[in-house]
Amino acid sequence: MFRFLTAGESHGPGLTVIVEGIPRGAPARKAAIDADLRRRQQGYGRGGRMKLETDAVEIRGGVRGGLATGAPVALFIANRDFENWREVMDPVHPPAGGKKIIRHPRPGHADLAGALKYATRDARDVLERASARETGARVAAGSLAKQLLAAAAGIEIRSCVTALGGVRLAGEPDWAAMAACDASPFRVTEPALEEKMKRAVDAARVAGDTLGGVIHVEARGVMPGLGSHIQWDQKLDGRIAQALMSIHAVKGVELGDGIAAAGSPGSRVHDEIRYDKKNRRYARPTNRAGGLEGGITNGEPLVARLYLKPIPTLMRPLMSVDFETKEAVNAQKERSDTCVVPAAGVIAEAMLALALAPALLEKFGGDSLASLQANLAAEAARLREL
Ligand code: EPS
Repeated sequence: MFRFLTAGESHGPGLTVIVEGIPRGAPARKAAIDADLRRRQQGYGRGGRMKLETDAVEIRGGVRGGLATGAPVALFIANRDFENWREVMDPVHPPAGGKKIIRHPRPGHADLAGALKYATRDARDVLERASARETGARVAAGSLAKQLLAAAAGIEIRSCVTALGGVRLAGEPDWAAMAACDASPFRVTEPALEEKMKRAVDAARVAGDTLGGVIHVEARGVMPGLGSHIQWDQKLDGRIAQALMSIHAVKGVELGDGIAAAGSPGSRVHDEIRYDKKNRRYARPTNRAGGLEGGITNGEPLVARLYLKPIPTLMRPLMSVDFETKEAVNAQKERSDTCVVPAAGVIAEAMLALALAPALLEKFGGDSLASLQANLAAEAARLREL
């Protein structure tokens, strides 16, 4: 079974992730993980923390010579900032009294809901784990999933930003341009948008405000038949939506043309079916379904959009309440980002890979990469006869 778990706090010693179920012989290259970690740290609108951290993975188990052994893979990413937080975050020694207590919960953050859940008047423990720092661990795990999907099945995942602070791409992003969008500080496929987005982020920063946006994430090379219609929790559309929705600040997930489809007649929503005799495969002239029908992949590109709210730490804060006095106060403000939308695409790629990898292994099994590849080849031959 393919699964992963993360641990670690934003200002603690670091992030840990264990990924289980990677077939023996699958590539697990440190350079590829580090490249994705670096991609997550880029983007216009980040705060001071990203200048401090230079994320790199330490592989602590389950990999030999760049290949998975079949055992759980253990990864660690150190927090450089921990040295500045040792007094408060040391796992062994009790914190210096009264330091870095969070008494003024931020609207939109997990602060208040988490403090109520854990019956505490200090939201520090809550925000340390709720922080999007944790997505570093997901990106590391996701890189392993991406390496597996590519090596076993030629599946490739790309992402880009299609809207930021109200500045929008007209139409759909181009797949080839998505491969190059890391060169853009906003991860857009259309350079003409950059200046407008920069103005929006700069204005928000000056105003002590934050901005959200929209991410497009897409997987190509996905074979038909992943997921299942037979039970609610096996539907791959639901599993992908949960994986993407779990990313910090994501408030909406759309598969294919989901939102527009609700306002259009069926004749303009569903994708007609054709047969491509040359390649002996069923083909669709349109892909409004986003590659999923009945909770099963249909062989078309898998397309999702993520809608991100502006992050909740505002330098010009909204009103809140002091946990102790119950008086009205400004919400907590601290070093943070103005906009994290460009980084969110890299995280979306990771989470899509982490949703697809288990679905691939459920259908095709394989303790080793070679047996997984053999199963995939046999299925491809069967599909050509259908
Ligand atoms: C975050 C606040 C900022 C971000 C952080 C997420 O951290 P700090 O409070 O230390 O300045 O930089 O994101 C990361 C550390 C990261 O690696 O993405 C928050 O409150 O969620």
